[in-house]
Amino acid sequence: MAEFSLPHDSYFLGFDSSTQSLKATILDSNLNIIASELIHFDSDLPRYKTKDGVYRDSSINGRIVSPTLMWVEALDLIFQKLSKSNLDFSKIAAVSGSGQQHGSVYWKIGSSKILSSLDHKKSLLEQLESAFSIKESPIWMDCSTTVECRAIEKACGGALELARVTGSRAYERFTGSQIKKIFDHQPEIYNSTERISLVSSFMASIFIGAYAAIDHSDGAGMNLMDIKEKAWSKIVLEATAPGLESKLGDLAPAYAVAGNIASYFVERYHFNKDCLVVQWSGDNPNSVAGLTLNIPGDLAISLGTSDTVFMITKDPNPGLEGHVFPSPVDAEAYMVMLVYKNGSLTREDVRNRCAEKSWDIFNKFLQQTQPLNGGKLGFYYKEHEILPPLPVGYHRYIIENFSGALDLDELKEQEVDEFDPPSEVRGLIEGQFLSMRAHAERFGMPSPPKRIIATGGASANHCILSSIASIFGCDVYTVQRPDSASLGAAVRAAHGWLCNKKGGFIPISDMYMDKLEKTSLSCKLSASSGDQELVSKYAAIMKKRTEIESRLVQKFGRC
Ligand code: ADP
Ligand code: XUL
Repeated sequence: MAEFSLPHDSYFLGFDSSTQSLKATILDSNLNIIASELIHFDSDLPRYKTKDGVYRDSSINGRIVSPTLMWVEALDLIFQKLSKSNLDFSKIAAVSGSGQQHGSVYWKIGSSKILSSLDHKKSLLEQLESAFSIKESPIWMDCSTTVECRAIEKACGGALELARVTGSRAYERFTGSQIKKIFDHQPEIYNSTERISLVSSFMASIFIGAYAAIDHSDGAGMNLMDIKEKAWSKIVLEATAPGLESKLGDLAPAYAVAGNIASYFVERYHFNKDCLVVQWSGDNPNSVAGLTLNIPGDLAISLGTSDTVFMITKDPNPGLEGHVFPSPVDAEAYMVMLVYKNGSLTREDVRNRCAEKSWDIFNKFLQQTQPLNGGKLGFYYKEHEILPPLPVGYHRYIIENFSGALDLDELKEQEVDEFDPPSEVRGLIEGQFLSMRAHAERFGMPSPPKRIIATGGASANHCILSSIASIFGCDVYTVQRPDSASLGAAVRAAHGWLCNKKGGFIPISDMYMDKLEKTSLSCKLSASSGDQELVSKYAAIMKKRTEIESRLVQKFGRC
């Protein structure tokens, strides 16, 4: 297989504008990480008063937003930090990035002019202060659009038909229902908007000094794009808001060049004027690139603010659960994914209540307690959950007369108010990953997977990874650094640079075959020394847990 080489002595810069932070990773032409930087929204930009990077609106049920200008100022700050670290910006051949999926940005009429005439003597914040028709961007954690979701599904022939076309049934956090809500409730704001960007294309727009297209992978997280045609679906656009197509602009493949870097960055930070900006994409699609996920049977688990589980397939079958997005690095492939809103923030909540706010104590409790938790099962929803669709609430059960045997069918469970702290910690971790395994199997993901590749902030925690290995019954690998989204963005910057040089798509595997795998897959955790009996016991308790989950869904319904 041909291997294409990247220009010697050049760098590739990748960002990740995520829920809690903005991260940057810089790779050299051998795809080795040479620098990284991070701006943590809550602590580095306290004037926005966010908690976990977001505002939870107590007056409107389920409304969760982030201040758009905080993301702009984070870009100013990260460049200050990168400048101080003496990074030679002139060596950067291409830049790309990743954005939290689904979040949207509303550019006011006239803002394209502001974008195209940015003055390098001023900060981005100063110049973009009045560029947005909505100051608070709806983000992926929002679940205030149930009414709009049902209306869109109805107008498009039902949830399954919408999933068949767009890759997902209507979800509250997806951008289409968010846009519909704005049009239905604030038509004047909708009408004063000239462009709607995703977080990813919004950041790319700043880098090229013009509105950037939305890429096919992140575009599929809007419930507006036909995933087979890779074009806006007329029927869904009509069901969402009038005149929407011109506000969304074009779609483009993730490996395409969005444009050359804007003169603002050339003059202010001394980028080379030929530096390319490759389309930005969503954080989960970028992780596909960062994790070198291309082997059938491999499953990726991302443990960031959200928990996600995803894999690559050539033959997706979109249904009522989960999502299908075009792969950002393979024009023929798709990624399929399940998403959980109760990821790291819920783990932090249990850590803070039960383990003195310390991951060390949290881990000590995990090590002290036995797998299967003596039959104690927990369901922990600090936020409205996506999968299963359950409202905020914690539910705890003890299986009576539990002996750890495989046959649980006859055994009854009893609901209790609390567990002792160590059991609460194990109940949470086992609960999260038993749920993930059950949904992944139901969704048709491999069981057991050949291997799991873990990423995201919590993948730094080996005690959590070792529970995942036992529950899924396979080896768990991690990447060199837990931020595969910004790493993947830097890899995609290099891939986009090569595709541009060759004048068309080339498989990303031609670029990284032996290079990135080595950079990337650095640690392997075995499934509890091959303890197959434990894996089977987990399968039995998972069945019991799924039964209880179904009853909870019947009783409490969706959020
Ligand atoms: P995002 O990209 O969604 O903003 P990250 O992938 O950066 O999030 O992950 C941040 C989360 O990582 C934090 O909320 C924190 O709870 C979690 N985290 C960091 N270190 C650990 C650890 N040692 N054990 C468990 N979780 C951790
Ligand atoms: C994916 C999703 C989350 C966000 C988090 O559908 O909602 O994983 O991308 O950044």
